[in-house]
Amino acid sequence: MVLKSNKIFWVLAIVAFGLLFSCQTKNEKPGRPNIIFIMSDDHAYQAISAYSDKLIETPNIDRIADEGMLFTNACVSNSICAPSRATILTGKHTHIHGKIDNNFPFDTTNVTFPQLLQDAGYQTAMFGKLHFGNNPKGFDEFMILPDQGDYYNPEFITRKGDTTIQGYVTDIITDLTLDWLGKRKEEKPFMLMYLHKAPHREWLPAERHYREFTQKTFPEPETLFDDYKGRGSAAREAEMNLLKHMTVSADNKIYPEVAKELGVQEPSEWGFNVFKSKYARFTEEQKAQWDAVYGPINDEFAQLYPNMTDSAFMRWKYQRYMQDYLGCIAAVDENVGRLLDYLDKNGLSENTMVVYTSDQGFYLGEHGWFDKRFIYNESFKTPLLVKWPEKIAPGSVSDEMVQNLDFAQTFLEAAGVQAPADMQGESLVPLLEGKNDRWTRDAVYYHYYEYPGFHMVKRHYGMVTKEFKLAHFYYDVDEWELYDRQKDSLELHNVYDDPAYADVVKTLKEELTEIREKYKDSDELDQKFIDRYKEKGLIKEKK
Ligand code: SGN
Ligand code: CA
Repeated sequence: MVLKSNKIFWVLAIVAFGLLFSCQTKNEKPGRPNIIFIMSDDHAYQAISAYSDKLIETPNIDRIADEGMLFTNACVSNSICAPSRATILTGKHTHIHGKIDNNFPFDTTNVTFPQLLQDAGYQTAMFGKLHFGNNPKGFDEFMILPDQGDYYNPEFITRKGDTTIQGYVTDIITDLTLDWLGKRKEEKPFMLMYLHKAPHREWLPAERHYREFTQKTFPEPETLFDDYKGRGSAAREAEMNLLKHMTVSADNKIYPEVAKELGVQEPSEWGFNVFKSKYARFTEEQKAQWDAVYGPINDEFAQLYPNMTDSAFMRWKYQRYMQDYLGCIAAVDENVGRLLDYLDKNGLSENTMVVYTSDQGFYLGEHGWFDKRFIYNESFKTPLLVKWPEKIAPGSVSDEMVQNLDFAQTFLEAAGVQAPADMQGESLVPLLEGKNDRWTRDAVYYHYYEYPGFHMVKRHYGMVTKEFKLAHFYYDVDEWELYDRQKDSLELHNVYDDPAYADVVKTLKEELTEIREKYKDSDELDQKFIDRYKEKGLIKEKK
């Protein structure tokens, strides 16, 4: 009898141990991967050392490519903030989800991938910049910046109301993210959107970085003094030139009283107001730290300015721009390192897909510009680095033409969730797994709308292949541009009217018509979005 109950005890014990062990393994390695989507705002690929180390070292962001895959030809479908974010969430082009620009709110009846993942049992959270005019759907938890947000002592919108947190925004967004990771339920997979405000204009670095970066000098791009010859009127008329349109106050951090005293011609009063409102957010301690570094820069500028030629002023502005822009990136890189370390220390790295990207690219003085919007390379392309140790061979590189349009289907496939049939991207999972033969796309579609508006970049749509870029600028012009991407990597020569390219133009125009049909874009929709501007008074009717 004793022997029998002993036996039963051991059998039960072994079964219980077995069950416990299998649950344990399940917890440590759930079948479905976690997904972390890291996106910064306006982070140019030129400022990531995995792409180029001319400007800055970003060892932590680079780690994602070292341990995973670097995409050298990733691009967006509309190079501006909120439309890009809406495309990422919906897997649709901007003319389909309707968020064509930063002006109109996002239509929340759109289905987004976080909603689908949440329905499929994922824990979901979003921290940082969304920029939608409304709150995100499909998230268990979120803390987002209102509109563009602030670098110093930022406010956050939360489910429980608004709150202000003292400190530097990039550090704070990371603190919130790590805090949530620590509190999440370990038995469920998660999808986390970790969205930096930096390095968006007006580029306010953390004190530890402005001290360092204001001491540095950076190499100038080849096309800093571009005269836009050989391009169309859109390039000539855009208002994003460092010399003419960058403000010496808000952007270059010259105190308004110093600029006024020197008689510097600002594009408008706007720069002064922005500077004043940002400075007013600082605590007394932050003001003192700022003044200790930027005060001497102002003194030096006051000495130099009266004798500066236009080209010297352009050069000075470029250096000031780079010092602050890259200083902001230094904090992003450090904080990405904090997150990656957390994953390593907590045994999460193996089964987590980590994506690093930006909502679009950015001009760092190329063509004399800052900002984005154009189909030209620096704003059309965007950084993309992905690590997922279970699937991606370390140190992989892909030059396929992938787009922000592809994220939703990628994440859904990774999670084993069926993507809705009307999503317009392609899952990147085959590329991540090295199955390149399953990738068929050889051209991408692009359409920019926000005109008239900030920076005055004209409306245009186009098609891009690895070899060519064809764009049609419309609304107040009817101009075509063609660039030979292999012979003219700087995009200085529009060859649309060159007889040598007549056949290419003919073929590409046909293909452009096809791709517009494929993605359900049309002249009627172009007109509908122009009419929307007219109705809202954003376009003044010509008398
Ligand atoms: C702000 C910027 C612009 C920028 C837009 C859109 N000016 O208006 O330079 O193009 O945002 O940027 S700022 O000095 O006030 O920041 S986006 O990333 O949100 O699309
Ligand atoms: Ca942006």
